[in-house]
Amino acid sequence: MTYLAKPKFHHPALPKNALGYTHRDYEGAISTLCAGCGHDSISSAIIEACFELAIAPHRVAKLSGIGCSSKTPTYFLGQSHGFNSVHGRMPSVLTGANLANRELIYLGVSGDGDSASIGFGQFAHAIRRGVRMVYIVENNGVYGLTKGQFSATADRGSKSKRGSVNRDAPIDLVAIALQLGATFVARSFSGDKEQLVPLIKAAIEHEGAAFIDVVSPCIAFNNHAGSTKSFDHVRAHNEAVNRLDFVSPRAPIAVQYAPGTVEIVEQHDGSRIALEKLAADYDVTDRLAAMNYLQTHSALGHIVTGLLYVDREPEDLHRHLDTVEAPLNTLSERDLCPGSEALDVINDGLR
Ligand SMILES: Cc1ncc(C[n+]2csc(CCOP(=O)(O)OP(=O)(O)O)c2C)c(N)n1
Ligand code: SF4
Ligand SMILES: [Mg+2]
Repeated sequence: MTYLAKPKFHHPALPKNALGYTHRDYEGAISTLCAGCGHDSISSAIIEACFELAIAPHRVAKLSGIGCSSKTPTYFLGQSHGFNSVHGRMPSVLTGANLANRELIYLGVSGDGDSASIGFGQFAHAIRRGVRMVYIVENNGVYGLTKGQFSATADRGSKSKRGSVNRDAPIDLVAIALQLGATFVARSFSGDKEQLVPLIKAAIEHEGAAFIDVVSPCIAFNNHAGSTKSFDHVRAHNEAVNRLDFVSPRAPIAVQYAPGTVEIVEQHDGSRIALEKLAADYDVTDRLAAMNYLQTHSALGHIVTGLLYVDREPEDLHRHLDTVEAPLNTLSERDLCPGSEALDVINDGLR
């Protein structure tokens, strides 16, 4: 593996965000993925989203498992906290970190193998518990890192590079996330930065479990005719139900969409998502309708993208557990051990 240090030089004319940072402050090491890999486009969308939201890099914790996708946190947000865990184990590590310190923004980056095969149980439990996070699956339908075996998200009937046909039923992580109670669910395509960047921004501001499945072609092992995760196939079958702009709290809404097609979805923190409805009958706040729409359109071979579901009043794991606001490492001995009198009160309450 090669590693090239990026020059520290910042051109003085580079645009700066509200914190005075340039895009360079949100980058990481040079990618060692195959040139043209969809995953690199997702990294650049994450960089763009964090730049536009003017997030201080030290406020982000990026966590991943194992795979080409899970390597990508090295290639963005080089000044953020990072933890590259074990294959399929990112969700439990992220859950623990989130419980210990809710003040950080948690970004979980995973692959379809990492989340739909070995880590399927971990994925399910982090979602159903409502861990506040942005959970991104970079979905290429194969185990890219181990040379292109079908993953559990590969469509039945799709062909491998060597011509073998996948006979197993696919797992649709979006359908599962909806069923398990995720409060923000989206699907996008690594080749559609205009859709992906505002989705990531809205997911970061969402105060619950946000899941984004990003179809991200593997150019080395799954970009041929017969694959349903190739660039050509996704471009031909992509059916966006909406396009969106993310509007931070207090900023005026100025979107370019045709009158009458815009729906404003206000999130709990006051941020707003301006949605251009492309499918007139699609309601992003109706979970059951979203599940039905997805299944119907997937049976027709469509890849439905956009913001698919959002709960305007999400709850997260901290609310369910009634935890303390402060990060655990800032609690004093007195907070943790309030003395025998406090214990007596608790014991009396249990009698
Ligand atoms: C416990 C364990 N089992 C198996 C492996 C081998 N392994 C490494 S990456 C990988 C699959 C990666 O696929 P995916 O998560 O889809 O990432 P991609 O490379 O496609 O981005 C496997 C099976 C491993 N590293 N650890
Ligand atoms: S093997 Fe596939 S997933 Fe891995 S870096 Fe290359 S193109 Fe990307
Ligand atoms: Mg994969």
